Parts: sequence; structure tokens; C-alpha cells
Amino acid sequence: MTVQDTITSNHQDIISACQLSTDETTGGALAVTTPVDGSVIANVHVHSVEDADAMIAKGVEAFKAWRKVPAPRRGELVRLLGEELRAEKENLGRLVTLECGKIYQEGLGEVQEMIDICDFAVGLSRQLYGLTIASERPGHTMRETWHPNGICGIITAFNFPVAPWCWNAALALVCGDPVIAKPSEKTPLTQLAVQKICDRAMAKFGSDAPEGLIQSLIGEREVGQALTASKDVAIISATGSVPMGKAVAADMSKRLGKTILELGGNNAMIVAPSADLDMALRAIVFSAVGTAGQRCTSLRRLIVHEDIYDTLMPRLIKVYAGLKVGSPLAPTTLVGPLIDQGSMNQMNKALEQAKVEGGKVHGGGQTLAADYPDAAYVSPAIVEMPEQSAIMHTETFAPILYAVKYSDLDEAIALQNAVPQGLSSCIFSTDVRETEEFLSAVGSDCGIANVNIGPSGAEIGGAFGGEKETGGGRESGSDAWKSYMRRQTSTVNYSRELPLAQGIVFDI
Ligand code: UN1
Repeated sequence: MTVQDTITSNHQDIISACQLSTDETTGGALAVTTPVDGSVIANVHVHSVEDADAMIAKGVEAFKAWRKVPAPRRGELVRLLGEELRAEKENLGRLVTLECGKIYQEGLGEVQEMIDICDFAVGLSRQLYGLTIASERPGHTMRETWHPNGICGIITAFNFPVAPWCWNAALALVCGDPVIAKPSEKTPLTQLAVQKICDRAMAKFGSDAPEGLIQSLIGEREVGQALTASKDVAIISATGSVPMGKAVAADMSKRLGKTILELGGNNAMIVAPSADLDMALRAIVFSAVGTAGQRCTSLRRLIVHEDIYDTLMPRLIKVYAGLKVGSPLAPTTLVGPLIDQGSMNQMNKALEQAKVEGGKVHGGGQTLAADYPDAAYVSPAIVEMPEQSAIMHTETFAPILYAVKYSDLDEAIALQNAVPQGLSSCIFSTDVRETEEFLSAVGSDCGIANVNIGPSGAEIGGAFGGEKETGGGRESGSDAWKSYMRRQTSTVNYSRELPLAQGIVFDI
């Protein structure tokens, strides 16, 4: 057996451990390559627009039944899903690693995020609270109730092929909405594996889980467009690039459908003079090179106070030079490959542009090409920039960390906020005046603003999402569930009079 054969056979073991049959993974039109070595690991079947429409029709029927199932009972399905995920954590985590290239620890972390949101959603299924409101009229009461809203279409990206599906699906299901997933065409296998896990949970749950409650739609853009075009898909929750989100928003606005958009980030860290630099260093490295810089929350911009710049930067550059890049399946690897060579080309272009704009590049470039000629392993790059120039305003989905100096906090906050995206941000400082200003109304303009931790790796308990070109949507914890329901305001008159609001007199 050659080395190549060993790699290939291991890959097939990982796929079959997720109980995907060869019928499902061979003979289809969509070739799936693994970023581990660039080889084709499956050919999956794609759905047509007609298939998508048929799924939507099934979802419509499922909704009619599911909305009548009491929410705590709906929660029971999500509880079972969480249990199946616990049992499958290692297998699914490994498949995430194989299909999208993040290291196995992060693959496991992604599945843990699914389990966590399931637990959250189970509790939530008994807490879909409305309001009672004081009426201005005698003998009247007002209340607000949250009702199921209809099918939720979930469009996800290659970099987090399973967790964002679950943030949306777990909430949507307890809220009474059927779900149809449209994963990235680069990562359909993980979605097929998740569908299998859901099917098992539904079988255990019993007959009040209607057919068509949880479905997966595999294909390219046009099947996604079938979801955005259909008035029967009440909500589209889309995670991915800004151009994708703008296209979804344009389609949805034509029919005034609801959207939850979680798009690009261009996340910064301000490192203040009082920062604990040992902690900052660890946070910088994890958030800038984790998932090979392919998280929407990845750290992309470092805004360092001029007094500590010359202390921090050489240490950081040294740590970068020693980072272990390699197969994401190997336990000692910290930086896996980029998703494909197209991404590597984007990274190289951005680094060239940064040089033109005066940047001094440390690291970067393809590595391990001899071992993996068809993959896209790169050395993470740090670029010292003379100022926050044009390239720093764009999101390149790769491990590039730009660094600039600042001299006063207001300037640093202005730099942090000057980009079009508004997802995540953070400050390292032990000065409470600085940290509180950063979190105040004149501080970070992002959906996520952290103190003394990096911008990535959010827990599921908080609402997740951001402002400006990030799209404004919120998923996951807090009260994000409200986006999956429709709000009904009801006024009930239990008196024998008919007083009008605002004291209007209207005698007939
Ligand atoms: C994404 O990259 O699309 O906060 C999601 C984080 C993860 C989610 C990232 N919990 O980095």
C-alpha cells in the first residue's frame, strides 16, 4: 500500500464511521475533495430545483403538524438530537476535519457547539415567553404571544459546516418551524451525516415528528435560490460571505421574507499599554490562526499601542515561525490547510496588495507542497502596516494578521470601527476606564465586543452576529429565538363597553 493509499483508505473509514453508505457517497455529480490532501473523497448526488420545490412542499405539510405539537414536546426532539450528537461527537468531529480541514480539536469543538445549543434549546422550549401589557382601556387586557412562523431555510458556509446549522435548527425546531438546510457545496458530506443523526433522533421521538420536518438540500447556488424565491420559506438564515448575503437579502426583499444574516467579519484586537501580554499573545495566536484564519470571527487586525509594539511584535513573530502546520488529522497540528487552492491564491493576492500598501510581511506562502501538491497548506502571515490602508478594510479568508500602531484609545477605537464589517472585536487592557469605554456607546460598533479574550470562539449562550455588512442578524443564544417566530399582539375586551383607544368618540 502506498502512502497515498493509506491516506485514501483512512478517509473512507472516516466517512463510513458516520454511517454514510457508498450509495450516498458515490456516483453523484458533486465531487467532494478533502483539503487534507486535495483528493476526491466522495461524489454526492445533487438535488434539482424541482427537488427543492418538493422539499418545500413537504416542509409546508410538516409545519401544519409541527406547530400543533406543544413546545416542550418539540424540545424533547432536540434533546434526543443532543444525545445522538453526544454519541457521535468523535465521528462527526473527524468528518468535519476531513471535509473542511480544521484541526480535529476544532472539529470536536464544533460538534460540542451543536450539543450546547441543543441543551439551550431544550430549556428554551419551556420558556418561549410572551408578555402581558397594561391596557389603557378599562376591562381590557393586552398580551403578546410568539407563534411558529413556517419553514426556516438554513444556508451555511464551508468553514463551520455543522454548528451554524444547529444554532438555527435547534431554535427553529423548538419554535415550531421545519428546517431545510442548504450547506456549502464544498462540505455536503457533513450535512448528510447530520441528516442521518437527525433521522435517528426523529425515529426515537416517534410519530409526531412529521415527514419533512428536517431536510437537507445538496447543490449549488440555484437550489439555494429555490429557497429564497419561495414564499413558503418564511425565514432564511444565511451564514457566509457579504456578497452571498447581499444576494439573499435582495431575493428575500422582493417578497419581504424574513432574513437572519451572519456575514463577514474583519475583527480587531486593541492591545493597550496595561495589557497582560502573555495572555494577549495566546489569544492573538488562537484567534488569528485557528481554523487557518477561516472563521468569520478570526482575528484579522491588531491595533497595538506604540509603547508596547516593539515588545509584543517580535514575540508574536517568533511564535508564528514555530507554529506546526500540517494535516488537521494529526494531533500535534495547530494550523491545518485552507479549504482549497483558490483560497490560497486569494491569500497570496492580499499579501501582494499589502506589500504595495507598504506592509512588511512575515511568513505567508505555500508550505508542505511536496507532501500535499493538491492541497493548500500555508504559513500564517503577520503583516506590519504603516497605517490601516485599503487591504485592511477587506476580509480575506486566510491566516493574515495585519498590525498597526496607535497612540491614544479614541484613535484605536476609530481604527477598529473604520471597516465596513461589524462582527467581533476585543481589547486587552487591565485599565477599567479603557475597557468600559470600549464597551460603551462610543466604543466598539460590533455585535461582539470582548475584554481580555480574543474575538473568536464565542459561547452559544449569547446572541451571535454583527452590524453593518455583517448583516445585523442574531443567532444562537439570548433572545435570538424570537427571529424564528411571529409575534402576535392581542387585545381582549372583557367589559360590556366598547371604548376606543386614544379616547376617540365615534357614536353611531
Ligand atoms: C463562523 O465562523 O461562521 O465564535 C462561526 C466562533 C464560533 C463560531 C464561528 N463559535 O468563532
